[in-house]
Amino acid sequence: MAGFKADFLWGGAVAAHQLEGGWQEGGKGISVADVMTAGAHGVPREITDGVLPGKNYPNHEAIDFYHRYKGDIKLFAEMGFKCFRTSIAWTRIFPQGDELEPNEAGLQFYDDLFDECLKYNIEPVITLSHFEMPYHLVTEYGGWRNRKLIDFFVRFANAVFTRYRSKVKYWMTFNEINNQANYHEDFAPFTNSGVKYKTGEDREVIMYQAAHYELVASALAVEAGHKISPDFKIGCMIAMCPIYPLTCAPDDMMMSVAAMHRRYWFTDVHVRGYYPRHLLNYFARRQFKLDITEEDLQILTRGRVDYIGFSYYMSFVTKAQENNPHLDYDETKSLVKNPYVKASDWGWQIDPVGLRYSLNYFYDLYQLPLFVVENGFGAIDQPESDGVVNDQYRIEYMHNHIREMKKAVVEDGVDLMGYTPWGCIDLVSAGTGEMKKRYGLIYVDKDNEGNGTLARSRKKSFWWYQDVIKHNGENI
Ligand code: P53
Repeated sequence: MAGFKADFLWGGAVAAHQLEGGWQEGGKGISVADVMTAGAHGVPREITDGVLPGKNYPNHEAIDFYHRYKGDIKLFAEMGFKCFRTSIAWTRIFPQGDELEPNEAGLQFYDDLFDECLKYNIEPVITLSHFEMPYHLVTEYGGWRNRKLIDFFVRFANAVFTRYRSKVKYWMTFNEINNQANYHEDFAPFTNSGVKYKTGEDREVIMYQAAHYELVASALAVEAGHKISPDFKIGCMIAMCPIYPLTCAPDDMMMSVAAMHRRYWFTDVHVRGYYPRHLLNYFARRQFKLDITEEDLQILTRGRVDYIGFSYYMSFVTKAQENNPHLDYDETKSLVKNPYVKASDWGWQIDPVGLRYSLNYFYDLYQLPLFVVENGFGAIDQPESDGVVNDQYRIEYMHNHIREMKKAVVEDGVDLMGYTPWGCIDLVSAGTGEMKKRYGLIYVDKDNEGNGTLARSRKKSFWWYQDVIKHNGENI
């Protein structure tokens, strides 16, 4: 029985704002991540009006990868990484977002970073926009609610595609573009789209408008990228939390279908190049007036992605509700607990089989290559007396997920490009801004308050993952 491909991309994943720090170095501008304070489980991060004195902004220093990347990449190489997924901080290249010319110091930083990866034959896998757009685009333009953002993004994409043409082959456009399906909370609209809602606004219609402009921008970037280099593989990036029905009652089943429609139509547009019928009907029923032009629709068909990158951490469950004849989905109210699985300390339901299900779901629908670009276990790690973190729970989580992923490849025939566990080195949590929600195979000495030496050390999972890569997953 065949296993993973010989050139399977084993690696790890991070995002610029969650590890680089250096928030004002090399001419970098302020990003949306720079105005978010630290929160905790159940305590949302505060989005402040600019950078305010006396607040704790964990992304400003993060784990100081900006100055320490050489040592960190050396550790990734020691684990045997074939690839390294990170993002380019848009604010290093276009500090305000609306400049005409890129910032050379920012471009140089990523040249150096990619050279360092290539030195070890580590293939960079690059996200263009991972929760870190220029804050100036929020204050001056209202974020992605404004069509002008399309041009700014495409200029940014063109600049980096051209500059790194010979160094980077694998790209993704917008990280977890579908998080904003949860537009009731402030986090996703702000991190995905730089959207801050005013009281009384119809949040939902603004979300659809912003997402539409992003999808057009993504399609234009894909089209431009393919012209710049025919070797480029440009994917989308979807946060995959499949939504199961609580029971086999037909109404529960249909509610899960409707919920999946609301969370995953983004993939349809990225992959097929057009809006699904159910969504157009929904827009009509809700009488949404959206700025979607004929030209936009043409662009969408031209800029279809080459692969589907997705994150997988957990699955969700929904059930039919009373007085909901149209099966409307509200992510803050429509989800219930899964009685069959356990959850992490942050309430994320642990479901390895859901990864196999997700791989089948995507492959059945689209028949495009898939790439698991995030997966991992956020946990509190405690170094033992010898200083080593014995993170058996993380090993178990990853082992179980890789095993299911392997079944999807070997038994179900899914075309899988690679696997990059999230936060391969401890970094700042996106959702909570905490350091203590750790995912790493490498420990970083820093706590929630910002204390610590920032020293790096190998966790038990480091050696375990090194072995998995060495055997191309055959020992799982
Ligand atoms: P944190 C929600 C649901 C699934 C993935 O998340 C999510 C989120 C947002 O919190 O985000 C992705 O750090 C994201 C990363 C993030 C990672 O998952 O909240 O792409 O930036 O760090 C883990 O525990």
